Amino acid sequence: MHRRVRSLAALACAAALALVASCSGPAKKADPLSVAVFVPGIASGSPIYEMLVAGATRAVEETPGARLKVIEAGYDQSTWLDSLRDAAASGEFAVIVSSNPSLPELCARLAPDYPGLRFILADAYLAGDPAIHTVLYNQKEQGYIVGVLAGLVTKERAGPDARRAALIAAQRYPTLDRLIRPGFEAGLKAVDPAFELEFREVGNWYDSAKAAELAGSLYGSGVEVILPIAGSAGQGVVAAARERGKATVWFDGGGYALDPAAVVGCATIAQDRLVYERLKAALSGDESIYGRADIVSAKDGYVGFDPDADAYRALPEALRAAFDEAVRELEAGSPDFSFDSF
Ligand code: RBF
Repeated sequence: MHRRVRSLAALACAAALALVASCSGPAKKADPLSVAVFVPGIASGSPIYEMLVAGATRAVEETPGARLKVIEAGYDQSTWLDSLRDAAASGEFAVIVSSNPSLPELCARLAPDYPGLRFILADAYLAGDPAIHTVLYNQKEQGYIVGVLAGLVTKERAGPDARRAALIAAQRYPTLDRLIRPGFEAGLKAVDPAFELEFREVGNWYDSAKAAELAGSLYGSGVEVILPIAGSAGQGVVAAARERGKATVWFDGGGYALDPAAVVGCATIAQDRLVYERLKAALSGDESIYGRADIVSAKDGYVGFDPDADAYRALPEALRAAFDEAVRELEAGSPDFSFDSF
C-alpha cells in the first residue's frame, strides 16, 4: 500500500515536472521581427495607449517583413502577468512593447524564463535588466504645465482670491504621487503660492459615472478647474464640467476632441513618436537599448502643450501670454525638474 502511494506520488511529481518544463521557455525561436503590443487596459479613450498602438504600428509598417499583434489585456490588473506570460510562452514574439509604470516589475519576473524575448516599456522606469528598455516621461513637467494653466484659469474665472483646484485620479501609484501630483501643485503655486489642491480617487480607469460624481461635487464647492488622471473615466470629469460651465485641463494629448469648450488646455507627451523611434531601433537590430532606463522631457520635445483648439484660443490673450512664457521657461530649464533616476 505504502509503495503504491509512493509510486503515485512519484508519478504526480513527474507529471508536474513535465508540465513545468513545457511551460518554461518558448518551444521555437521567435521571428526577430514579430512584435506584440501589450495594452494594459483598453486603448480606446486613453490617448497614452492609442499612441502606443499608433507608434508601434508605424514602426512595423516601415519595416519589411515585420508583424504586429495588439493584445488588449483589459482593466483587471490581477490578470496582466498571466496575459503577458501567455504572450511570452506562445513563442510567437521577439519583442513585447507596452506602456505603464507597473509593467517593468511584471516583465522582469518573466524575462529570465524567456531568454530570447525583449521588452520595450514606455511611461515606465527600470534600470539594469538586460532584457528590458524603459523610457520615462518627465511627468512632473507635464503636471506643471497644466498646473500653471489651471491656476491662471481659476483666477480669471473665480477671482483673484480663488485658490483651489482639483486632481481626480483613477488610483494612487508612484508616478502620480512623486511626479504628476507635485508637478501640478508646483504649477498652481507658481501662479499663487497659497493654492490648495483637492485630491479624489475613482478606484479604477473606466468608471466615468463615478468620476462625474466626484467632479460634480468639487465644481459645486467652488472649484473651477479639475485635472483628471483617470484614463477613459476622465470623460466623466469633462461631462461634469460641460454641465456646469466649468473647466478641465487634460493630460497626454487628445483631450480637445472630448468637448469644444470644457477642455481648456491639453498637455502632451510624444508617446507615438517615442514608441516608433525605440521600436524602429530595436527592429533594425539595435541591442544597445536593452538594460537602459531613459528619461525624456520638455527640453527634448517629448513633453509639451497643444495650443491648437478653440477653447484654448478663447482664453484672454494676457492669460495665454503668461502661460506661453511659463512653458517656454520650463523648456529652457526653469523650474528645473530634471532627475537622473526614479
Ligand atoms: N492611463 C490611462 O490613460 N489609461 C489607463 O487605462 C491607465 N491605466 C493605468 C494602470 C496602472 C496600473 C498605472 C500605474 C497607470 C495607468 N495609467 C493609465 C496612467 C498612465 O501610466 C500615465 O501615468 C497617465 O496616462 C499620465 O500620463
